[in-house]
Amino acid sequence: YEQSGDKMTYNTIKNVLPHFCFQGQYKGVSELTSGNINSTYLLEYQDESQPCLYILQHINTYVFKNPREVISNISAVTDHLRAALRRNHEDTARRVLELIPTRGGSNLHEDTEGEVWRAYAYIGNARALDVVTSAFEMEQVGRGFGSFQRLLYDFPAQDLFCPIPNFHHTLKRFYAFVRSVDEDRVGRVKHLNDEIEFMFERRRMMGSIVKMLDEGVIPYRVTHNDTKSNNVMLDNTTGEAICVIDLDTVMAGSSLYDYGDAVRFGASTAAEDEPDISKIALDMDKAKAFTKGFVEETNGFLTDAELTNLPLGIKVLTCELAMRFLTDYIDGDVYFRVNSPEHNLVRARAQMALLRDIERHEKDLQSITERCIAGSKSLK
Ligand code: GN1
Ligand code: MG
Repeated sequence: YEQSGDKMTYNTIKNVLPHFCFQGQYKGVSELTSGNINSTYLLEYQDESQPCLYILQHINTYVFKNPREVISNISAVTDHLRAALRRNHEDTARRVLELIPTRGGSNLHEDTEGEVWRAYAYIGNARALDVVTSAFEMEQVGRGFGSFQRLLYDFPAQDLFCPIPNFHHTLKRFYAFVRSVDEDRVGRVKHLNDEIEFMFERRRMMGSIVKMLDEGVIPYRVTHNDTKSNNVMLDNTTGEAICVIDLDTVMAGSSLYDYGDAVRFGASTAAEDEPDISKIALDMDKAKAFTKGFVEETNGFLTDAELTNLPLGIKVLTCELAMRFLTDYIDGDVYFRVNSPEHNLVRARAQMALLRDIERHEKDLQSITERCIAGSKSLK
């Protein structure tokens, strides 16, 4: 990160800094740009003996209409995680996100323009992976999200606010997509025949997890709902998963969402916005490694119906995100941050290419899952 170099970045945040209980003397800021929704800044402070690092985030209130509810979820969930680790006699340092309060004793600061900010202690000697480069890393990502679900197993899901209604209600997302196509607000629909047909062909598949939840075939659980590999911190020394971050979308959901979204992202051979679709495939070794880590950590509490349907999660979440990117492209880029006018279309096409490869590997994914389930049962 840069030392105080970026004047524009500093100007964006300088009036916010005094409101939080940061320790020491302000030294510098740099923006971290891997998220698609909020803006994230790394702050460096220095007290007499040591540097103190913090994460400052500007919450996107177009996406999160009730930031107070988001922060209240995060505070409840991190308290629960901390207590659960203590009960297991595990160290809590660097293992749970730690909110930094404002001087007024709140977990968020609203500035004079109505913009909302929050801060966390920075987790040192650890990294979050935008790209997963090995099966070992991918297994650790699986352990991170698996143990997150395990530690929240007994958290009452009904106590959480729903930060984004119907976030993974893929069928309602399909209806919203159809509405956007109908409205065609910015005149982009005429070039999208293939993409639209692609979504229509998969509408039944997209509704299948919601249907199982509705019918009680699989249970609601406290889930993370945004399980990209860069939302787990891995320790730099041991390589092990230590802490799950980005808890904005924690709410009641299905374990299939967390499993599926993680494999979709971490086991892809290319970035989410790779324009050359010939580079995009599902890396089966990484899919297997994630499955092993996730299934072993959730050993004993996921039901047989959840376990056997894990591969469906990969398909549904990949198709859902393809459709979300496409919807946002049709709507004129109102939701995701974009760095070019075609960015959302490129992303949608990349997820479609990934889904085609996932569909080709369905049988293999099913047998990988079965082997991991059998393997983890033998560990009991
Ligand atoms: C957004 O902000 P970020 O990058 O963690 C999005 C996820 C998408 C993801 C795709 C609240 O997550 O749902 O899967 O982009 N978060 C929200 O990269 O919509
Ligand atoms: Mg994130």
